[in-house]
Amino acid sequence: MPLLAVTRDLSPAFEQCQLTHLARQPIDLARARAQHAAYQRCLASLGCQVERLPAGDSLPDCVFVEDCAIVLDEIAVLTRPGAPSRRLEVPAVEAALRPYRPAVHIAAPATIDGGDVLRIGRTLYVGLSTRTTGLAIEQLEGLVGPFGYQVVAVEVRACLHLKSAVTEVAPNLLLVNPAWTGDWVRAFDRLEVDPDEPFAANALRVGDALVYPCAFPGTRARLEARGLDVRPVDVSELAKAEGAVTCCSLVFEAS
Ligand code: CIR
Repeated sequence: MPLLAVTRDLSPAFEQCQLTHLARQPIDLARARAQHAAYQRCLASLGCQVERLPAGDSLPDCVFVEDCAIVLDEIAVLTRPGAPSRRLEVPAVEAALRPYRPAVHIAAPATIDGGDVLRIGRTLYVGLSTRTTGLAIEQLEGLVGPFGYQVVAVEVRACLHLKSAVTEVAPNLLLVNPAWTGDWVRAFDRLEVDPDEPFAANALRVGDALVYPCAFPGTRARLEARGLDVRPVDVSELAKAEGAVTCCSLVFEAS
């Protein structure tokens, strides 16, 4: 079955992105665009058909499509992002997903960012971050429960999203920053980030490969020592906007 990667071009307003844990620094837009294009090429080299949605001129964070939807095998849950400036990003992502999945929605006043949702098998771990509310988690349970998914709310410490702190890098193997995750991760086989690389827990798994920032050589060495196939990408300009590799695409089987 073909893998589709939905991506969205960088907004000319990218420098006005939301920032929560990072200080604002100048962003080289041309360089950010080149890095994003290389990221898209990396996805294509892994067999994805890459769809590029046009940027929203007044949507600074629109490149981070992951936050707008939770794509499951059966449905796409369109989110209501926690940052009000990001809510207008959702309709274009919804239009891109509609040919592939029935669309359902998280309703106001609940808020949730896709970056807080980590799917492991039939369980969705959802981070209670500054962007995601308990009400949204309850709504999500109601939407996905009928398809046999369990939803588990977990804490998020000192970082933007759950997937800043933990991602799945192979079946049931988690890459974690233990300072930012709760005890629930102990139920899994785990690989810890290099202590000098706190932002290194976000890896994007495509098939058996990992799209992974080249900024974290220490953690990369740990991944490779476990036999994982790491495909480094330079996303340094996107990182200045508090983005990482999972947030720039929605990858799913285009059934
Ligand atoms: C934001 O604060 O919403 C954006 N500047 C960064 C979003 C990154 N998204 C993600 O990690 N899923």
